[in-house]
Amino acid sequence: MESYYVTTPIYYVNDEPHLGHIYTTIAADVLARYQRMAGRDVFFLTGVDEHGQKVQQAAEGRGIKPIELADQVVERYQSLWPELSISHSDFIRTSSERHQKGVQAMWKRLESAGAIYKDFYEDWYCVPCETYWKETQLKEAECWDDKQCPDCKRTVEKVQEESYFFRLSDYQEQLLAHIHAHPDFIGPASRRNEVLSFIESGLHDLSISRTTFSWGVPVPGDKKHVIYVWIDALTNYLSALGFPDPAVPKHWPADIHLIGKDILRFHAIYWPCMLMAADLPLPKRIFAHGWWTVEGEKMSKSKGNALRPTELLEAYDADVIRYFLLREVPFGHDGDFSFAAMKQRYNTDLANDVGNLLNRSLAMLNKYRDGILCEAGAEQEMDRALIADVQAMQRDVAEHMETPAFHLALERISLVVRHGNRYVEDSAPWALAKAGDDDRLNSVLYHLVETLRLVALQLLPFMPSKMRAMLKQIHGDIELGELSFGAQGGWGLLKAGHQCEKPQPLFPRME
Ligand code: ME8
Repeated sequence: MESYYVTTPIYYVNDEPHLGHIYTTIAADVLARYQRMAGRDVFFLTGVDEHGQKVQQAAEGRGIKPIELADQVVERYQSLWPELSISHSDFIRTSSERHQKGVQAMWKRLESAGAIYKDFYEDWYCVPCETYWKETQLKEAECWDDKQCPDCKRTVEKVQEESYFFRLSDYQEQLLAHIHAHPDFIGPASRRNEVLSFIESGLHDLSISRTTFSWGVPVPGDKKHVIYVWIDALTNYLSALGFPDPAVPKHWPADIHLIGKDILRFHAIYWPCMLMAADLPLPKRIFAHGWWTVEGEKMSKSKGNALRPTELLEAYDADVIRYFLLREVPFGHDGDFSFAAMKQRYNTDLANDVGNLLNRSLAMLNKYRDGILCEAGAEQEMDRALIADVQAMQRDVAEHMETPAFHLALERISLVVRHGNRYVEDSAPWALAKAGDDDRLNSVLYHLVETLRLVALQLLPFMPSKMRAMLKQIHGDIELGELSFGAQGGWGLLKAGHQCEKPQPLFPRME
């Protein structure tokens, strides 16, 4: 079976989960579910990033050990994911033994490749952003006079310490060549260009160890140093698979690393260079999605306005949240979350379009045929057009999931739903019933039910519970079990004599 490996970033444990974290994880889950249904052997990884000065300081602030803080937040993530129907294969913690083993093995591979050296550096450090700034960068950003972080405008600290460095600059040309030779390596295209111009402006060697805090993985053979966050964090994608046993584990290289645009540079520059230095295969694709604001404002810890998943789940079903987040904003673009937009989308796409087609079709089937499908009569032009549209939808969605462009996939499915609703109007089953045109009525009802079934199958990765409920109404007594595009994706699976259930509203209109 062909492997498919999808990852989310590992989230910091110094904050509770919010809208941004669930967004990436839901997107990864939809890919994982889709690829499973497409017959791939899926490994879907998420987890948490526990080390670093920020976490150590946050724990100290609360008078607890870093691991205690991490345990609390891990619990929040682990109880949240099932509530959002996240179907991850594994959850990696960077404090785990398997991860530390992987990170130290990575270090040793880099070291024996001659890619690590020891030196001193003097820099300006922003603790909240975990970012080092050079004097020249502060000057460029007009942050030198006030010693401010160019990103968050908080005060930066001067630091000078002994540190190990990774020879990032040695891999500049090799990385450029790789990006040029693999047009799909970084998506979307705008981000790829951003990365290219960053590399072309010249890469500097990277400081990869610290002596100023202790909450991290020790440098092998030098207990004074801990491995600095990015070497530690990025290696999770391999350590979770068992690296270094074997060095190239099953499922590696990843098919796609899904990330937010905030951590693009780390994934599209540092990580591939590390892998090249360690002589390991590079991930196939890195895709950076955009940034959510909430009701027009940037979410921030200081403002305390981060949208928490619990607040969302109190208002909407998990499936509706999943649908909305992936439908509302083109994947890769920034977007604004608002409850008004969510309600609007719910009513138009889900209640009016999908819900309505399901209800009216099953209601008519029950009214005219006691819920039993009858042999379809001679095919007419409008029937052929509907079937062709359903089949084109399946192909188009498969293409959009490669990008991934979830909004386009959902839009494409919506087109078929609207086509279905138009088909009802145009064929007017009520008139056929009145005229006693049994053959034609049987045909129309059959085409509607098959369309609904195949629409639900395409929507299943996005709305797993709602669509299973929809398929249950259609499949009646047929055991649902595992569903796949291969086994269930063909037109005409349901046979004459099959009994559907009575319609149960899935998406009642919200007033
Ligand atoms: O960066 N809009 O962890 P993190 C969209 N530990 N997505 C958002 C978002 C927003 N407003 N806010 C957060 C880290 N995200 C590191 C990663 S990976 C080897 C190490 C999502 O907890 C988005 O996926 O700050 C972003 O990349 C991630 O959360 C950052 O999570």
